[in-house]
Amino acid sequence: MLSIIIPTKNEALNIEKLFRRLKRIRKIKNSEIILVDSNSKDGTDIIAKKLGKKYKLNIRVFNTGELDLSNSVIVGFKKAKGDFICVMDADLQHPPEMIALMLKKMKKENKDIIIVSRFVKGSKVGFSLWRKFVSKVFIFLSHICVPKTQNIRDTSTGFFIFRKKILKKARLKPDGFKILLEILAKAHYDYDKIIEVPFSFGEREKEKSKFNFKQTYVAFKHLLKLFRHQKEHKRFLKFCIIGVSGFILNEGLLWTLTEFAGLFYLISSIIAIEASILSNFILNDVWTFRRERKGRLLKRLFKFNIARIFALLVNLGILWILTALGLHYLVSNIFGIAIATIFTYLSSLWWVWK
Ligand SMILES: Nc1nc2c(ncn2[C@@H]2O[C@H](COP(=O)(O)OP(=O)(O)O)[C@@H](O)[C@H]2O)c(=O)[nH]1
Ligand SMILES: [Mg+2]
Repeated sequence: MLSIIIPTKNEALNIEKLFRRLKRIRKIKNSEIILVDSNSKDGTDIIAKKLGKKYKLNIRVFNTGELDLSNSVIVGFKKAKGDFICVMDADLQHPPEMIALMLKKMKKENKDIIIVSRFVKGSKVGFSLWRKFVSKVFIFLSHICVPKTQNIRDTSTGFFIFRKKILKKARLKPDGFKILLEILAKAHYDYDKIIEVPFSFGEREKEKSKFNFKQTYVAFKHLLKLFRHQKEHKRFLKFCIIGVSGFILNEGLLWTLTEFAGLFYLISSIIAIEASILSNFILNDVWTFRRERKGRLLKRLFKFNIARIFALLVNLGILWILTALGLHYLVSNIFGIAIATIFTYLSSLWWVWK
């Protein structure tokens, strides 16, 4: 059975058209609709019940009180009888006709999650530049906070389908709108069994989007919560500690080689830099990214070296630009180091230990 979960808040004007389109999907033999409404003021839940009868849909309507979108959807998960669950919006931005195709694909290709993605080849999005920007920043940050999502182009779409069994033992505690990322972070699925499919993300026909500034704030707070939940803050801390150890080694070697081995200080520096890169690499390999070690060690070392050299250029560039803008060069250097550290961290996460 397929359970289609639709969260609603003040969508009275959209329900009839949505139901008519859902009714037309005949290919799904065994399905139910669960509408989870948060205290709509326009009677969405009452209208949905009435229209459900009119169109003879297998539908249950729940009022989730003051719960937000994602927590209402979780109420839906608990009520769902299906082995497959589809989540979609009520405002017709998500074409219901895709559900049957996705279900078929899911069974045929034995997938765990199918994401209806706004940002893969073939997708068309009809929303404002601002919304696109917010979504892109959110997705970029989700790849840092939940690194296992780094190959997923759209971690924040509201349209997806999955096998209910992946939620077994998952303790979902989302805030706001981004229920998909919460599932991607906490559910037990096979990573190779996720695919993204393109679609045409239509414009809202009636009513207004409820994704406002407050929801944007909540979404980013949710990201931070996941960052901690996934223990990524600890990973970053480890990376920084190793960075400091590399700095101490670099200074120590530069001093020793120049003062005691009699080398020219620039030659000492080249040796010191490479030694600190090597030491940083080994420590990160056995500590920070020990679970991500894959493939040949030398290949990782080579990549890490390249990343470090680029980071050095980033550091120098920022030092140069900020100093030219009038900042004291020592202060500029702090910014240079900070940004170069983030650069190395991200290239480590997304490239060296991918
Ligand atoms: N249950 C519930 N549904 C909500 C809430 N906020 C929005 N929705 C529904 O979630 C879906 C997506 O919301 P929408 O305003 O279209 O957001 P957008 O598509 O991200 O601009 C729509 O079906 C809304 O009615 C809420 O607080 N509770
Ligand atoms: Mg919408």
